[in-house]
Amino acid sequence: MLIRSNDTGEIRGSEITPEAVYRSRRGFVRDLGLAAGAGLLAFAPRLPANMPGSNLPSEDEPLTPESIVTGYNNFYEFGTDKEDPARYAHNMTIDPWTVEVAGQAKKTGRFALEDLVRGLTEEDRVYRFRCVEAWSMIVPWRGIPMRQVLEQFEPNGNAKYVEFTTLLRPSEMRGQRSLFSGIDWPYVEGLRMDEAYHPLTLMVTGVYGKELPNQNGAPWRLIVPWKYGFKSVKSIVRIRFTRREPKTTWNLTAPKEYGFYANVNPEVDHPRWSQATERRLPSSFLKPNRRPTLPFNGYAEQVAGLYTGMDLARYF
Ligand SMILES: Nc1nc2c(c(=O)[nH]1)N[C@H]1C(S)=C(S)[C@@H](COP(=O)(O)O)O[C@H]1N2
Ligand SMILES: [Mo]
Repeated sequence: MLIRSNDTGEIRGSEITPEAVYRSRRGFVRDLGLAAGAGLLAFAPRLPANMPGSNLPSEDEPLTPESIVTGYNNFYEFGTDKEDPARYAHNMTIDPWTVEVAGQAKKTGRFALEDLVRGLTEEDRVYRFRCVEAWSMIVPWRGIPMRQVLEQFEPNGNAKYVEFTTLLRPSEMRGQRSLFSGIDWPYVEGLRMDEAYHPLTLMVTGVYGKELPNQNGAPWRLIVPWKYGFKSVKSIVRIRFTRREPKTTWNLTAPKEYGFYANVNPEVDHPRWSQATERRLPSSFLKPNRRPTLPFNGYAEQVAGLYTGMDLARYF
């Protein structure tokens, strides 16, 4: 399916960016797709510094090449190797795409994705993205602020959390047929409502100026840039508003290693490795491109307030 961006230049939820800047940024990302294709991505892009909390690349943090963003993936539904998603995700049918909305909200039921994005405005955002496996990327996403998506359903006062579920379709997802994944499918994730409503939280529909490739979670996936990558659940078919903290796949699979919050934190190590540094891709043996990991992945100024008074070593 095609999610066309609303080209009126209207910006909702993030009136911080002037229209002209927004328009030129869209042009920039479109051009960037072409430049990357032509192998011209040697420059460090400079984007307006007033983009809503996007923490922009500098000379020090150029965009990660598109070939890595779309070729080195975690999407266990298609296998556990980083190359498996790019190899096998084309088998997933993404049109038509239905989303079930359930739980503590006024408007629930089954919706065609087109109906859920109609009238909403996509935005281009460049975000740091960090996997719990200690590699990281700088990625130009396109998406709709999550808050705009969720508010349509009119969640009620009991909605304290929101749960997201990935497609369950073993006939098209070879990893779901594997007996060795150790995962109880479908993949589920969740956020507190205030996290879901934070302006940095995106329902992503595109990357590098193009529609989202299947291996990155087409037709839409979550991106929460201050959390480890596993929170950013792909190919979402169900949204459920809940009173209680939802179960999440990696916490169920290895509770000592993966918590509900999963905020990027250089001071809380994974039980089997340090989280103090990260390998920025592209990285190689000769050029490891290792750098210190930043609290909340560099977004502390925008999001630390969500966790005031919480012991982040306990709520990891
Ligand atoms: N459904 C689903 N979503 C998922 C995963 C997965 O295996 N299945 N892996 C997560 C992990 S661990 C990471 S790091 C990111 C990777 O996103 P990317 O491949 O677009 O970089 O997707 C997350 N979302
Ligand atoms: Mo990850």
